[in-house]
Amino acid sequence: MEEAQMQRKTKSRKRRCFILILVIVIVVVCAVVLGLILQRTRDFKSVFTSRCVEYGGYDCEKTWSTFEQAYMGKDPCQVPPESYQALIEAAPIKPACNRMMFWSKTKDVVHDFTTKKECYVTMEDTFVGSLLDGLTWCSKEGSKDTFTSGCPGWSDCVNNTVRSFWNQASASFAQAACGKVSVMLNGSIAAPFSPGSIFASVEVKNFNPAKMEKLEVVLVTQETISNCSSTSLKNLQKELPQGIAFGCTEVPESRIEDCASQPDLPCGSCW
Ligand code: N1C
Repeated sequence: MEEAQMQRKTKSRKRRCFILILVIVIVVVCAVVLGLILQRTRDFKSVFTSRCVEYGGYDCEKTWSTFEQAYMGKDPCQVPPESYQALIEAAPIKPACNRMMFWSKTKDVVHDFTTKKECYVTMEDTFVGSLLDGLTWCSKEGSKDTFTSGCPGWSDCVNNTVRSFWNQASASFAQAACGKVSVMLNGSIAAPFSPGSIFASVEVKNFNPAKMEKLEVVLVTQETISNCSSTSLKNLQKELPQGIAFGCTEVPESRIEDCASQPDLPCGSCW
């Protein structure tokens, strides 16, 4: 009798012990997950803020809160480009006539060139472009967090958090384009002017012939799959708003790299 009672007592003690351990494990796991999420939001915010401080001239707390309002708590597939309008309006693009550089499928060559030679201005050199270049961010419906992974991409939905930002920012960069404007396109692919790209679907449509004289294509080649007379380039010429002239030069990538690393050569002589 006593033995049976003892056994029951030990059993129930074991069960209580097990439940306690289980509760502790659940609490620890929850805390770690919550901590990681908060850490991620903080990491993203700190990258954003330090880029903002480095650029200078803007209230970085205010800029963060304007930015955050565009996507925070929203389904990451339902953030239309207009959501970023307040951010873009808070830092209007300063036009740099004859020095604006657009690109498509040539990001690395372009930025290698523009960081070594400071004669062209790309979207990433503007305030908002510099804050978000290379970053991924999104939130979730009802959430107060910023996630930096698992965010939907272009193939998942059109109005995704990141794409919508670049759409809106690029439209305003293109509206500011003036004088002779350059674009680096990729001659090593079949469609350097690709209909789904931001350059084709947003920027070209926002060029303003009242301010913009000419579009000069620098067709960067490694292996020449496309040249200046290819259909893709002809399509670009056709789609340019009336009144904007068109020019195209094929330039080997090695020439651009060489030129970029020779400090004495003026930019104009690179192609
Ligand atoms: O779709 P793309 O190129 O044609 O977009 C490039 C075009 C440039 O002229 C820029 O002014 O649009 C602007 N732009 C950026 O500045 C930019 N920085 C980083 C567009 N996209 C930008 N990104 C990211 O690269 C963004 O995530 C977007 O989806 C890609 C576009 O690259 P792409 O297809 O080579």
